[in-house]
Amino acid sequence: MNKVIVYIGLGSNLATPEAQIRAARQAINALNAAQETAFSSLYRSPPMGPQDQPDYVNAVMAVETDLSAIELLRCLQKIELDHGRVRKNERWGARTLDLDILLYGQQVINLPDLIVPHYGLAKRAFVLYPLQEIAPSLQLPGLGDISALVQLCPLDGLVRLT
Ligand code: 5RW
Ligand code: CA
Ligand code: CA
Repeated sequence: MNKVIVYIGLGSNLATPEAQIRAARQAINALNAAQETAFSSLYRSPPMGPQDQPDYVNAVMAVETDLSAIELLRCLQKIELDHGRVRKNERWGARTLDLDILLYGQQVINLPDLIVPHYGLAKRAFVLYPLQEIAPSLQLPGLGDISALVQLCPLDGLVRLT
């Protein structure tokens, strides 16, 4: 067993987003090869990208796994589809569930289907703030430490939900 800690970003802006995030958390925990080690608060924020869509709810979770990054990606993509994700033509449009591998241990991955650290991670409040909540001393490969990134990142309307 080659265990690695992975950070997964969860997002939804359709079909009761809070319920989508909770269901995704359960589905990830139901994977035999993955155990949750931390889960952030839920956060609400206005959409980045096209503005004519509902606000998002986001969270970040840490998982210990012995799946490879690609194996985990395939599992997360199946969960997205199981939870009603539909591919639309509009880029960055609304979605019931979006699961992103943000970090895979300290590895840098550049595969056709998978870029880690995740694209835009260093600039998105809805990823950085929940990530800092569960991993306040985290180092991001090639990007420095989480607290420095958060200090440079405006909230952009991000609100932590109670
Ligand atoms: C596109 C993310 C451009 C950041 C995308 C960009 C979101 C979101 C998307 C999410 C919020 C991908 N996913 N907005 N927009 N939360 N608030 O999870 F700069 S689409
Ligand atoms: Ca499990
Ligand atoms: Ca995604």
